Amino acid sequence: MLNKVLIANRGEIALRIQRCCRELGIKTVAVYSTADRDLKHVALADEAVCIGPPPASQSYLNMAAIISAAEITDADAIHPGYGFLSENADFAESVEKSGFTFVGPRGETIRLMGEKTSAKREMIAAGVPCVPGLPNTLPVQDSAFCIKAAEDIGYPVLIKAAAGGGGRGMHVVRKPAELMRSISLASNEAQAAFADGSVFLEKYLETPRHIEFQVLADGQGNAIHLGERDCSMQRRNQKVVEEAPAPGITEEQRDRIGALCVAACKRIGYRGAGTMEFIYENGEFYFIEMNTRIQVEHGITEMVTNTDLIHEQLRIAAGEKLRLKQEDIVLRGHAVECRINAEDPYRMLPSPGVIESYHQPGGPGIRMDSHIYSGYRVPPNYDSMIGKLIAYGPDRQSAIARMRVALSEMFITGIKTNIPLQMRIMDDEVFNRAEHHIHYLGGRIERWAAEALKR
Ligand code: MV4
Repeated sequence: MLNKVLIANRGEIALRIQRCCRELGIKTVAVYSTADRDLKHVALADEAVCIGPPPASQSYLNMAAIISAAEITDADAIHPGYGFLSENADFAESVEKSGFTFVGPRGETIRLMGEKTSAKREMIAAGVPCVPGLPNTLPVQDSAFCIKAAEDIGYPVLIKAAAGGGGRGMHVVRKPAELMRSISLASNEAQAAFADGSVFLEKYLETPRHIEFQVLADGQGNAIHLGERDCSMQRRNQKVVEEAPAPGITEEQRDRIGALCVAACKRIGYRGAGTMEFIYENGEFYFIEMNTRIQVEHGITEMVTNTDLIHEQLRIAAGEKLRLKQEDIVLRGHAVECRINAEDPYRMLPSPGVIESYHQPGGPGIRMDSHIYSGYRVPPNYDSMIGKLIAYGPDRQSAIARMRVALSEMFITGIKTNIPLQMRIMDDEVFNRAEHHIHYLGGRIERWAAEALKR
């Protein structure tokens, strides 16, 4: 097993990783920016190294500083968490080249899945259902080719950046007359954002749900899936509420799609924890992309499968074979996660500042993954998420009922939070009937804001 792990991240996920290491007797190295001296996991770490000033580009994205910190503390491995460098193939490669274990897939795998058309080609080869379209980048200068490709797919079509992901650089085209202008727009945006103007075409699904499968693989030929999560309650590609299992998905669907995800992992020699994202419409799954990292919402999968995904990540990184077998994965109950953000609830604007007092909810089935404490100062430099509240119950309604009570117990003063919005979602008829899709919240938030301001 690993002896000392450098946690190249901050906030709740850094604490989550550290908790697991400490349970396993693994020493931890914290790296922090000058804005994060007071983070909880920094105080609890065996060693802590300041890697730079607040801007992420000069700290949590500073590869050389992070690898140097691993060198001076003699760490065995680097865990990237999510965001920051977690899906940066060059970082994964330089970590391994510097003699440290990267807790995640090999760099080449991250690169393969990071290029959305090569990811899609791999999935098609493994029999994973994908969104109809051309799994190759478009010759943007060849209008005849592009026009024909769009005709074959059928409007509306969606132009996506091959180096993109997470919804950045997508353009919907509803009429042939708009196609070529949109393609050059999308390509220029992709060039500016990702230094790669390659784009590709897919059939645009208007109101899908977002369902993702959790996978674990040891890079030695063993892989399993741990069921799915529904992440449809989101706004501007920011997830707000996630749940496991996905409402209405049958065991047959879960086993069929899960098995295909496992086959795809084996085919690409995947190593570590990963998530395969699908959009779901009219009873059909369509693969859109693979995330080669642990995700924010991993905890709800842990609750319904009674597993510890960070623990499994560390064992795999230590070179152990996957100890979980597919038959060990039995789903039980239902888990709902509400992301808690330091933000103005309806304007979704960040609200950093000092948390005067904080009281954490509790009771059966309540898990709060958060690094905050009374007196903690939420810095303005990073993502506004300050924790995830998870409510677990034997079924969806009991999980939602527990979530309502936990949200009403949550006591955070000194900053604004999105707790009122989360309470509103838990009370929403459409959410309770699980009839929402990925655009639902975006279409409701103005109305809910107006209602809230009237009160
Ligand atoms: C799509 C789509 C509709 N049709 N692809 C957004 C981010 C990235 N995961 C891919 N995304 C989408 N791809 C086709 N062909 C709609 C989205 C999408 C979305 C997907 C999942 C979760 C939230 C989303 C929000 C907006 C758009």
